[in-house]
Parts: sequence; structure tokens; C-alpha cells
Amino acid sequence: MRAGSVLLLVVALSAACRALGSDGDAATPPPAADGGVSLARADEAVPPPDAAVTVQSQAGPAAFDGARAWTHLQQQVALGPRPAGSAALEACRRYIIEHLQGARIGTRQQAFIAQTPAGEVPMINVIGTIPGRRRERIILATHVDTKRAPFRFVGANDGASSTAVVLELARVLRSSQPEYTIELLFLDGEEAVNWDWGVTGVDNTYGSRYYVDDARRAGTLRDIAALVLLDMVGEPGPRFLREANSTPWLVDAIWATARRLGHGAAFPNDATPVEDDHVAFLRAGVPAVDVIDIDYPPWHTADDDLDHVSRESLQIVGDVILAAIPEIARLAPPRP
Ligand code: 1BN
Ligand code: ZN
Repeated sequence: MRAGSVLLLVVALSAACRALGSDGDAATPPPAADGGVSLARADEAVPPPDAAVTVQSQAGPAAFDGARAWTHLQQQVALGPRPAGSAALEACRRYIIEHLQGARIGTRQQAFIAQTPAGEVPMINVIGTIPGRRRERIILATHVDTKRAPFRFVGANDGASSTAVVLELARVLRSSQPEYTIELLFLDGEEAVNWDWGVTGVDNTYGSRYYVDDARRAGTLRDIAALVLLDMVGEPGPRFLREANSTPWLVDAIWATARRLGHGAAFPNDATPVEDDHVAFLRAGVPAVDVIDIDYPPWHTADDDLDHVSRESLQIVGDVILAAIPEIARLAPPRP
């Protein structure tokens, strides 16, 4: 078949898939036409994600495309500040859900009311699932919310960068059936409502704590083979130190993969402790790791913007996590 005919077939199949709807997303309402917050135009050089998934599934596993991830980052920043409970965060969720549905990934929303120092705040985690050959799941997680601030805080690194990488990983991982089920977890309410982070589990990480409580209630905690949390992964010239509380075999798997790919400089062996969304999983006995670079001078300032993040950093993290997943699957011990 000529290339042109293949392309036509791909487009037709993609349209048919869209007409049928995505699998397992009954909980997700169709995207609203306009919630009063507009999205920036997508980079026109980037083809629609569903077409790309179909092409790649014919040609073998897809590669992580840093340019696509960069577009996801730009689109989030274009929404402006996205704190928990805001219309802009709801628009960001719609963007995420549309991307997952376009990639034919079943999606659901997990809504809850968080008790915060500012009163009750409605929050929603978004969960996408790529069925694997095994029921046990590896979770790739990010927080989507940005910090409430008395200045314009758009979280290009803190919020948008990791969400962009997880969105692009979703497209790539959907292109071939993984061994473990892969869950894409887009968390709400990671940031403290008060300015200070405070004690972990009091005024922060609302979404991850709710997710873990819900999984415990549902009896599915033991199906989680590993939780890989990405946070602040967009700094130019990143240095991801080994997070000191994270599960050692999981840290080893990712850092060894980084060295193998030639990214040892970005994943040095020094360690530092960080409190983040992975803590709720660790406390529940789930193997968990936080890939985060906290040595970021614009952290929680107005300078966490497009001028202080790098497309190359997204590519490095995407490549490393993608290559580490089979290694994580190989090393994951059976859960009791
Ligand atoms: C990550 C992004 N965090 C907040 N925004 C968690 C964190 C807490 C990072 C304390 C560094 C120190
Ligand atoms: Zn933050």
C-alpha cells in the first residue's frame, strides 16, 4: 500500500474510533464547548494524538516526543494560574481528558471535597488507564494544580512540566500493550493552601491522600506494583537527586536506566529528602519514587514561567521513564 493510502486509512480509522467513543470513560462528561477559559492554539506541526497512536501501533512502539510534551506545557501555562477549585484548573482537566480520550485511553474523574485551612474546596483527580497483560498496575503520577499565590503564578515547571511529560508518556504507552497495566494519575491539591507547605498530610497532597484512602477502601492497594511521581522536571540542566524516602529498588531502577541512556549527569547519586505526593503511597506500603529537582531558583515565584523551563529536560525525563518501565516491571516484587 502506498504511504498516502496508509495515511487515509489511519485517518478513517481514527475518525471511526472517535465516533465510537473511548473505552471505559463513562464517568467523563464530554468536553464543554467553552468554560470561559480559552486554550492556546496547539502547535500545528503536531498531528492529532489519535492519528499518531494509530500510525505508531502499525510501526512498532512509539518514541517520546519532547516537542509534543512542550506543546502540552505551553497549553497549560496559557491557561494562567490553576489553583485547586479554579475555573482554569477545570479547563486544564478538560485538556487532559481530551488528550487521553483522543489516544483512546479510558478515563475517569475522582471527585472529593477537601477540608483545607480556607474551608471546603472541591477537588478532582483524573485517572487514565492503559490495560496491560497483567492486572497489577504501575502508576505514573503528576500534580496538575498550581500554588495559590498573591502574584501571577503559572507553574511552568511546578505543575505543567510533569503533567506535560505524563500526557506524552500516555500517548506513547498506548501504542503497544504494556506488560503491567499503566495508570496515568493527574492529582489535584498537591500544593498547600497556606503559603507554607507545613506538615505533610495536613495542608498539602490532598489528591494523593484521597486516592490512597479510596484504593484502600476498594481493596486495590495491593495491585499497585509501583508509583512513579514526576514533579518539577522542566528545569534547564536538571539534577534529579535520589529522593531519600523513596523505595530503594525503584530509585535504583530509574537512576540505572538514566546512566545507561547517557543521562547520568541529570540523575546523580546524591540524595535529599522531599515531601510530596509519593508519601501517601509510601505510608500505605506501596513502592514509590519521586523524580523531582527542588534546586530551582524560581520555585514558587512569578519567574516559574516559559523562560525558565526547557524542552530538552522534558525529553530526558520522558526517555528515562519510558525506558525504566520494563525494568520496574522486571524488579517489582509480588505484593503481599
Ligand atoms: C513540590 C512542588 N512541592 C511543592 N511544590 C513539594 C515540596 C515541599 C518541595 C517542600 C520542596 C520542599
Ligand atoms: Zn509547588
